[in-house]
Amino acid sequence: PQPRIARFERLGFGMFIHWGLYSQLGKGEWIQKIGSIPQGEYTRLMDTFTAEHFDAREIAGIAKRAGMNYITFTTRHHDGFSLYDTRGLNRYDSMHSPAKRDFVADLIAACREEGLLPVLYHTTLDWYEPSFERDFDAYLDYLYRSVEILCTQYGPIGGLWFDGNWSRPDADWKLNELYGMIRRHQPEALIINNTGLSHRGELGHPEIDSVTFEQGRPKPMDRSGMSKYVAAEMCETINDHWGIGAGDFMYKSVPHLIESLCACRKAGANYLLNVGPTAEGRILTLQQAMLETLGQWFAVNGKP
Ligand code: FUL
Repeated sequence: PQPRIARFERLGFGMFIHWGLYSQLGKGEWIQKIGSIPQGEYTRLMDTFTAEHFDAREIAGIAKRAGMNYITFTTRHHDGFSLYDTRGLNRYDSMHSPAKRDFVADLIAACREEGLLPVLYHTTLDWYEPSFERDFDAYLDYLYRSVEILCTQYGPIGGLWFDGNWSRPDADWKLNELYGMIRRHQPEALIINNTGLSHRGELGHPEIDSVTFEQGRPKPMDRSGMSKYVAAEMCETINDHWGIGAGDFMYKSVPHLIESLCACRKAGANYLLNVGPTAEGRILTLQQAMLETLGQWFAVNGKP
């Protein structure tokens, strides 16, 4: 494999973070769709997004102590709200919320301090931008410019993690152009796409460095469809929600998480473990404790 893929594979274990406007509702990141919340009502969540306790250094410290080597952060999820300064592309970003902060900048800086690699999750499916439905070419232009900001304003980044191409499996997403632009600005960045194994045929792309992903329990043994030259990553969430679910106590056990990591490593894949911070930006105490325990277990037994 190429050096950057080999480098990715060595990272082994990462923290996935789902956090955004939806965190205020405590019903996961799909609540706008699932709850059929009208656009006008949902976008008002921006006015109450203060995120007072989002402390990127604290989060990076938690990841580090858990034995993680990278953080994959939802810079923009399907609701279309950006946690970075979109520099006028639209006003639906964290700079225009009462928080008035560029959380991507903070997170990247904190990762650098801790020696973690920042990977930027970015949706390709968008419920906010009208062009997504009405003028797909215009939408692709908006997406391209959005990603270009991430590639040019924050110094070297670990990678981009796209999610949503599955929403239009037959569309021409012009991935060559998008990926080409990323390569030009960030030659070392990984291009990851949550295509799901089922979409690999259509969306599989020679420049994708890492493709695979399965929701729920990782099934590293089901990798028959994968090319051995493609780095793989599997993600799992710590309880039953990606974005915070209030009252979700369906936690995986710590031994389960250790087993997941072992299973992924055995299959040559990375393990990306998700946490969903509160609207204020805090990782819940219980989740922190679990991560802490993982770190202690690795300190004694070694990390797979
Ligand atoms: C899926 C998304 O639709 C979910 O909201 C979540 O981000 C998960 C990790 O990937 O494709």
